[in-house]
Amino acid sequence: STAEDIAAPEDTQTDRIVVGFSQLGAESDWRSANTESMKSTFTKEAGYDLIFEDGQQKQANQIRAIRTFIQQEVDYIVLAPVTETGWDTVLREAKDAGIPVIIVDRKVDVEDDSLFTCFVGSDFELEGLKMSEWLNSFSISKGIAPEDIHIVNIQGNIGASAQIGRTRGLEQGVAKYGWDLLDQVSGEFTQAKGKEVMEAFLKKYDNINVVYCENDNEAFGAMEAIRAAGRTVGSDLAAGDIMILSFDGVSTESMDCVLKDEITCIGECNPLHGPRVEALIQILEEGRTPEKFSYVEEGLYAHDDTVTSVTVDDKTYRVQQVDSEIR
Ligand code: GYE
Repeated sequence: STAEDIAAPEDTQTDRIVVGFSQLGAESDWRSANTESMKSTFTKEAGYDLIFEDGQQKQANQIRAIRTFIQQEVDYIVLAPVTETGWDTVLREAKDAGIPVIIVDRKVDVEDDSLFTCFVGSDFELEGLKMSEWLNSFSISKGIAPEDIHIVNIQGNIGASAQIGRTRGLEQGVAKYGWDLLDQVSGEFTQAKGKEVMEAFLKKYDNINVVYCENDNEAFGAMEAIRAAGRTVGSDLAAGDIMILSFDGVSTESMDCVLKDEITCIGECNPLHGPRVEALIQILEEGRTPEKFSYVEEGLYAHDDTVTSVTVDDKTYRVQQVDSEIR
């Protein structure tokens, strides 16, 4: 769309705060929940005019949206960036225009951190490290040797923080514990692509027993592929199951999968950033300086209570068993 297509907020006479939000896309359940959280937070009743732009997974669209927000002289720009790199120029333009930029969910990798005001989101590498510690504790409890863990990794969109961090967390587990990492291919955070990638993996390797998916939608796709190949999903590796691990845990559907051991463990990733971004804006409205980086506290959801906590860098995180109570 061009600048003309995007309507200026109708009632500029009010003292509502104008927020331009460049969302990266609509690829997953997590993303839908995140968009909903932003829309339900930045309402007229709460004193905001939200201009929402969906980048449809294209950085060029997001850059165009930010430039339009600058022309519209919004009060704040909120950016959920599709990938980490390539933002220096447009963020410089926003800075020169004096518009604060809040980065949400995924990070930007810029030469000068003063190009954005602050960030709020998850620590994706920590999520991956927690999952690696879970897998290690799980395999010890089941008496499975590290060299008998044969993993395929369905990655997220390459270059997105959530992919970079979760992949690193797995790779560190592989380096530390000596698992057999067979392959890594992007499933683009979608169910369709996750299925396609898993189909290819199953044709190529006959000894896969763990699938490390970088979000739940990929896990749903992987599950379809495993079943279509006549295999079973679950945590009984000795019986020939392929065990699915993933991240997010935002939908009833994904929690149901954990309950049924269709996904054995999910690293929690909280999408409800609307109120967090609003809190940052309120701090800025008061003329104060928020923390540059804020991270959300997260745990893990597991099918059973074999592992009840994991420790990363001396910090312990809760592994919550999914049963009827937390659903
Ligand atoms: O895990 C995935 C989504 O950036 C945390 O993006 C987000 C990730 C989330 O597509 O489902």
